[in-house]
Amino acid sequence: MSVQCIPYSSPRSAFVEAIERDGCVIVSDFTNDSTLEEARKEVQPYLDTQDTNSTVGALNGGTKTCTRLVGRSKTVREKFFSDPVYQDMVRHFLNRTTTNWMGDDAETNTCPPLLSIGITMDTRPGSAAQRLHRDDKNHHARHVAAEKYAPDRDMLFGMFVPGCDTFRANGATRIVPGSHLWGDDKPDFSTPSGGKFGKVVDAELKKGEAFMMLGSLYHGAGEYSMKDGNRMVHIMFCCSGSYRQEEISYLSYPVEDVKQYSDVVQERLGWRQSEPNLGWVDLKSPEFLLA
Ligand SMILES: O=C(O)CCC(=O)C(=O)O
Ligand SMILES: [Fe+2]
Repeated sequence: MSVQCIPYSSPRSAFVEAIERDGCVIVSDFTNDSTLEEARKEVQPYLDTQDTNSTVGALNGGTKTCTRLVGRSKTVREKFFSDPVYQDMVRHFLNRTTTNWMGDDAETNTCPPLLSIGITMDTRPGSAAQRLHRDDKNHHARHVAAEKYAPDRDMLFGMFVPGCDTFRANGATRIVPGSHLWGDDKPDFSTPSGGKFGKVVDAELKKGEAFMMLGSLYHGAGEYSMKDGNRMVHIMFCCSGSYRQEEISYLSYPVEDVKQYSDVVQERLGWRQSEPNLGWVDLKSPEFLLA
């Protein structure tokens, strides 16, 4: 199975069909060199403050990051994250519409998606391959094996916008097309002719393309095997908006007050990261802000 590359101007249905079939799609003509250069300039100061040894979160060492990306890069925010094709896919796969009974009245409402993470990952020499994983593991999403895609199956939808061509030697993301339809048993990436990783393909991208995928797709950064250079990727994921608290505790309870609360209350208000990698600030459990 391979991944389809679809021109930006194609009808939305072409993207939906590709994503439902493969779990992902490459969008060609998504952006251009000058826009990528603007984005690079905006994140570079943040990357420059970092060492490359971090192993927090999903990091394997050899990777610099710019967290809080949607706030820090106007270009990522307005050109990539706000892109109409990306946002239409986000709405298509993550909107939750339900009809509920209020006494005798049927009320139908749609809950729009939310940004879950925006981060630039700048991978450099010394970065090992990530283990193949599903990003929705962070949300403890569960999956029933299926032949065909069904609405509301996913709660996470992401886009990767590389700042350079990506290929095997600079750690192009390894993906397993079709794995979004797998269940939660131990994954089998093998094929009779291709060996243990026969179902895994490199999502090699040209500068200017974008890669979109469902949160249930098995994938992982490849090994950065070159001696120099870097692979910059702007990554953004939205989750279904129903994955949030009813009362926004972070805006309702001032940090100075939360510092006085007991551990259990701090945890219920969301001030402790859960594993794996859910609810952090700058890749660290937010308790450091309460110190
Ligand atoms: O850098 C990449 O290509 C993928 C990164 C990734 O999958 C992750 O950090 O969860
Ligand atoms: Fe991932």
